[in-house]
Amino acid sequence: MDLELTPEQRAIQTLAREVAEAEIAPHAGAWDREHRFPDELYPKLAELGLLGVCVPEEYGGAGGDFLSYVLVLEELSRADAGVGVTVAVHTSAATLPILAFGTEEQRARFVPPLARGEQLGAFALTEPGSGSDAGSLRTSAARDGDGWVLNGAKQWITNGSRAGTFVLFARTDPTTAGARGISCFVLDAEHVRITREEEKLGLNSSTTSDLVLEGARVERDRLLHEEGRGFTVAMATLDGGRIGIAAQAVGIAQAAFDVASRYAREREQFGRRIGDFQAIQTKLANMAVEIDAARLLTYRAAWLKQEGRPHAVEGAKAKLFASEMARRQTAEAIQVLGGYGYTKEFPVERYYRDAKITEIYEGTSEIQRLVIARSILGRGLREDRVTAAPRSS
Ligand code: COS
Repeated sequence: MDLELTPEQRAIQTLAREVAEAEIAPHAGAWDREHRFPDELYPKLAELGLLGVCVPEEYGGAGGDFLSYVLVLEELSRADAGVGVTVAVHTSAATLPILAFGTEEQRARFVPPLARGEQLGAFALTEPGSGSDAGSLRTSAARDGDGWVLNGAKQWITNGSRAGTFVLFARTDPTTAGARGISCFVLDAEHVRITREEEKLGLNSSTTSDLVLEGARVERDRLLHEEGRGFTVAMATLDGGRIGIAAQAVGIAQAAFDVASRYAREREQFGRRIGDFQAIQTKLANMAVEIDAARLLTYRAAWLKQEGRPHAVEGAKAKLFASEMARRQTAEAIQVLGGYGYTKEFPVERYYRDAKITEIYEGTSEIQRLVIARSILGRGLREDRVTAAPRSS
């Protein structure tokens, strides 16, 4: 067992930290207030290889491992969680599934522009009526000669209004309800129409769009993986994506800890620094332990993934713990700052708002517990659920 980062991992962590401190952190408050997607930032991240960290060099990436990518997400999210999610969805939800499931022709065609950051990627699974029950999605892909015609609506699509490439899920077999009849497609921006931008509690520097497909026709070369096996693509993609969200949560919590611990050293009450009081010391100690625990769970899951070993359950554990920890500890950071923490004068209220989503997207905490519980109790749990609540067709 070796808990040291490699020199390559350290180098990319330092690079990400430097760019985050110079180019992101100073603007994060304004982007949040103005609800502004920082278009000008992404060419800079692309130039540094940060939009394809764990993509092999032959496909235009930086050739790093998955842990390096997780370290980058942590650093970006520490400065601005909206930037963190933009890069996370672009990389692990859009680029990596094409690499993992694409034919050589698809990899060579779709991955390099994404990995080089010439365009952003998006992942379109969720629909108005299909969230946690992803297998119930209704967007249809009807056979048309050798290709398909897609119709339907997708909701809460991160990067939707900025993306050039969409990994999108649709039902190719209308006679099969549930996960079996779903296929995965690689679409261009021209195939979809953005209908609405979401207003959110946080992550205001990221975009979250609704979109529709209105008779979009695609040829066979747009089908990713086998017809009817799209749900497996979605689940395997989320298995890796959840590790990225765990890293995002760790980054947000670390940022809150940095502010709270600095404040505890400076703020005086009752003639002493508030850090001299045990009540504050306990909070900071708990924060430090929980951040460390979440980080270790996250790095372990990332390591398992890059070793090609099963990581679904470990990723679920990391995301579950890191996201709940981030929500808890960003609230504690506000408490350390008291009234100042509740104002926009300090960034901790933004961290608190941003942390909440990590308990929801890429699978809610309830779904992470379901994934973990199934690993303990087996498929029986699923059959019980199906018997208790039959899915309508
Ligand atoms: N990797 C690969 N394949 C998987 C998988 C995984 N982690 N999990 C399930 N599958 C496969 C199963 O093997 C099964 O295939 P077969 O029918 O060939 O055996 C198929 O997918 C269906 O699996 P299952 O019956 O377990 O699906 P359920 O409908 O019960 O759904 C959950 C399982 C709830 C775990 C899934 O729907 C889920 O993760 N929901 C949350 C969705 C989510 O995270 N949304 C956020 C979107 S991005 S913001």
